[in-house]
Amino acid sequence: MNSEILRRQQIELPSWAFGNSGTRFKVFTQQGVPRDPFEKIDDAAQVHRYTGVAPSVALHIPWDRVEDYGALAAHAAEQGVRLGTINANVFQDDDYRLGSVANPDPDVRKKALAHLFECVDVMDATGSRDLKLWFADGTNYPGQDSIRERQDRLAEALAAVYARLGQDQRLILEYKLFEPAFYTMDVPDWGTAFAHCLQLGERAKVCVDTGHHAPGTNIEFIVAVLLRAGKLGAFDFNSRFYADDDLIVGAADPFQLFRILFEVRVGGGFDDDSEIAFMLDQCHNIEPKIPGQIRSVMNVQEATAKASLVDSDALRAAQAAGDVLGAHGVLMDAYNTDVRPLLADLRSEQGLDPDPMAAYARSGYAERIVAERVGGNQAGWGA
Ligand code: RM4
Ligand code: MN
Repeated sequence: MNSEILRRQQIELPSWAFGNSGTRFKVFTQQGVPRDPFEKIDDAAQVHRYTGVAPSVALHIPWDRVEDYGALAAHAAEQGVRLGTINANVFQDDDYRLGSVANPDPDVRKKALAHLFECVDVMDATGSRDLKLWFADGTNYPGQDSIRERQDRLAEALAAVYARLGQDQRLILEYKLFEPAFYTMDVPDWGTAFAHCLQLGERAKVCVDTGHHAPGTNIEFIVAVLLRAGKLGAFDFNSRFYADDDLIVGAADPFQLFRILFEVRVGGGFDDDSEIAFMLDQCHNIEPKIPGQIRSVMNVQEATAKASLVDSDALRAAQAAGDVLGAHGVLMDAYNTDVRPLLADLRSEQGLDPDPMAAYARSGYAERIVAERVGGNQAGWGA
């Protein structure tokens, strides 16, 4: 067991997981939800406080737009966390009906690009390393627009953003099979994202959002291939049963999460010098948000612990001998190990409560924010 991996592990939380969210049918509000990015940071800091492995918070611009990003970064530091990836948002404006950077109208493209530049300015102010780009761009109907020309427009915008980045900053391109566009998405899959990143250069990498694939897709294969090519930049972890469900990671298929994290281990993604951003991208529509994030972090930790338990020597020997069932058995032995006591010990060793969920529940924080956060506008989609 390589407990170094677990000691080093860092999982980034999405600010939007703490705001109100829902489906396209209803956004349910919850009491005590943050009213601004500062309060989102406060909530994220609680997750770090009880898990010890979630020291950074990703922002979504404009949802987390503030006057003074230095002040937000200072507030995060006071709470024991830091600001992480900046996620651009070019999908919530009427102008983007036919797309943002791939829109047929050059004025709309210009507007979208200006927003992406603004995000780089935010990165400069927050000290963030990564700009994560997800585009809702695409078409709904065959013939609606030129697939080929949309790729050209996209490539042009990506190149402009890439050129604007500092030497220590990265462009992380995320793909998604469908939604909101239903016929073609402009970046539907890892191959398209990979091709654009290859063309851009060294500091352009792919983000694998685990909810963005067709049912049955072998995500660990994609992870292995991207790692081999040095192009895996980040994960957006979540679970899906059907589409982009954004449920708690490891809830739908803990075995898949294990398989993915095992490939990360094999590909060196847990090494000291690894630059992979392990992020959550989730929405807690019906469950309480802070415990939802704590549970998610614990699920990633458990799958990581199991992945690091795999006896690589035994596995390699079995593989070399063509021992199919032996090799499979080595993997399953690790997966079927109950790693919860081990993680509880590790937490105790680090001065944390062995049971983060119970410790948070006992803390009274949930009751306090309900009592204190009265009035104002709760954060949520579009807020
Ligand atoms: C998208 C994508 C992005 C996330 C937004 C909220 O589907 O997953 O990563 O920032 O949703
Ligand atoms: Mn995502």
